[in-house]
Amino acid sequence: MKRLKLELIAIAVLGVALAGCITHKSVVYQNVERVKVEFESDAAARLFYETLNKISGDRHSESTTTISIPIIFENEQKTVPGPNVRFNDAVAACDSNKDGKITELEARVFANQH
Ligand SMILES: [Ca+2]
Repeated sequence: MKRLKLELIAIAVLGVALAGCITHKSVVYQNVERVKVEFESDAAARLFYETLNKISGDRHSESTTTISIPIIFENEQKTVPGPNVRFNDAVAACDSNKDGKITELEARVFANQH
């Protein structure tokens, strides 16, 4: 009787092990429309974009959501901000008086902050 019980447990464990785990992984790119912005001059635009490129590599704002039922099911979703999100954040940070126009001074202050 005890041997039969052990065999049943072994079969159950083997069955679960062979069935494996259902895993689903996905990456969602969060993107939005770019805000409209003007530049006072080419120098202001160049400085802004140089700073934007510099800080784009530094940003680590990915988020990961994992839902799992051990052994049976695992779902992992990673959310990555798209380039327009980074652009809009940079415009918001750079355009200090919020008039929709980035001056050379604003671009220089923004560049010095990063
Ligand atoms: Ca401005």
